[in-house]
Amino acid sequence: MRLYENTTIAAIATPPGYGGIGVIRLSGDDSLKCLQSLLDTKKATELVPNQVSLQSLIHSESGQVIDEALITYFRSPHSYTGEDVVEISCHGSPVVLTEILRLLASSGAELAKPGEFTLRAFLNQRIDLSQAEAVNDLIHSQTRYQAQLATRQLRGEVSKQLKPLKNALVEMIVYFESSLEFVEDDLDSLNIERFQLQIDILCSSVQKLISSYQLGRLVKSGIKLAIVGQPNVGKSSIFNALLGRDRAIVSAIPGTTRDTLSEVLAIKGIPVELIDTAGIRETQDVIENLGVERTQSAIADADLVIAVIEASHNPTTLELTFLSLLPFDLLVINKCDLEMAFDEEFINAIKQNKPVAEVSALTNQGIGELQDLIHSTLSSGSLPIQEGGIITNERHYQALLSTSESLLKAKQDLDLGFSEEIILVHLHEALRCLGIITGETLIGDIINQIFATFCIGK
Ligand SMILES: Nc1nc2c(ncn2[C@@H]2O[C@H](COP(=O)(O)OP(=O)(O)O)[C@@H](O)[C@H]2O)c(=O)[nH]1
Ligand SMILES: [Mg+2]
Repeated sequence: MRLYENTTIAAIATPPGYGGIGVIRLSGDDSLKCLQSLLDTKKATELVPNQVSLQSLIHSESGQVIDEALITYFRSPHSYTGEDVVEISCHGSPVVLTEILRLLASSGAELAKPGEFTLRAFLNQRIDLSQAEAVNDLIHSQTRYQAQLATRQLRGEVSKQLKPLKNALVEMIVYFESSLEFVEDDLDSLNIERFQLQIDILCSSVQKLISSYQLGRLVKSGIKLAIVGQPNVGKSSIFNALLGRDRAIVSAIPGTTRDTLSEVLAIKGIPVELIDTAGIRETQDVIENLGVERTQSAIADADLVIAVIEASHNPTTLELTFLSLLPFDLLVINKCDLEMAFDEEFINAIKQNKPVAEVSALTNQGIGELQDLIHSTLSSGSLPIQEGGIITNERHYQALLSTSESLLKAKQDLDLGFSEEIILVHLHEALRCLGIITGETLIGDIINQIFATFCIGK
């Protein structure tokens, strides 16, 4: 199946709206020819590759100057897509940009589909599939951490980590294939042991990457965190303290927060949608009651629930019942600047074996520790990102699971004394699964699906 025709494509590469600069990108054999239709006296073929030149863009129909633009020409194969590429940086006016695009289209360029430039880069082997996906991740990253991970993947980190695994697999496959061809005897026990060991080493490397997805998934997609508790325990104050600014209204009047309020922040690189809720209590107030209902659905929706109690007053029976019914993940004892009104035994009884943080939202005491606790509860002790490769992509994760499965089967069948042919089936399958990640083994439909999530012009 052909994934693209040999056409020249064009698109506005900058976001819609007004801006200082707007960029139009062309890629394909006829890029210079299409550009020529906008130039007056300058010959497009005389443009020096990788150099910027200032040119007037002329309306081919009216002969009027549309804009002054900086033109950069990248000659194939030394370009983003591997084809001839022209980038036109003009003023960021939607009118100017659409007019230029229209004129380019009328001189033969086709309008690019989402992600088509990067798709071409992949098909022309400028980048592998995991790098192409990283381009999209980088563009859509919301936290610095996400951007950092995407940049590392874009620089080929995932591919680099898979390379020794693939080499080891290929080495084994070559051995088994050649033993099929040339050796009459079965595998001797010494060799079986050697291969079992090699497969074990491979399995543990694959497993390491698989486990990194627990944190990688969170960093990629973020989580919802709801702060819940009785009125006046300091939920809104904790919300503000975590956020680092006064977003929610804080007051001594119970029932102040009527509606759920949410803000996005990054806690150690994980994007967290923080939700402040109305305190849960029986009330006659219709609006407050609606707030309480919303709190209940926020709890149901949240990936992590923080229950807040206050240190300064004795818990009522109602509060105890409330806590025993609440499905929380972390207990926060707030107002620790005041005197503690209950003892450890009481806390042990209510904390349901969940981690506890003692904070004062008023003085900020313990807020850093609370962030650490949120992070460690979420990542269940996964390694920090700096300490090794991390998988953030569900597709890569699934492919690694299948790789691991095939490796285990190979090992099992080796143990059971099966023939080389059978072992080879599993080893080939493991190699094929690893190839899915970098795109060496993948069918066209899936590739199209991946690039359809890109923006136009990338
Ligand atoms: N002393 C002290 N007062 C606090 C602390 N956190 C909140 N408060 C006070 O407790 C009252 C209720 O706070 P608020 O955040 O509105 O509670 P919410 O109803 O649970 O959202 C306000 O008067 C806050 O100033 C704290 O850590 N120490
Ligand atoms: Mg509140």
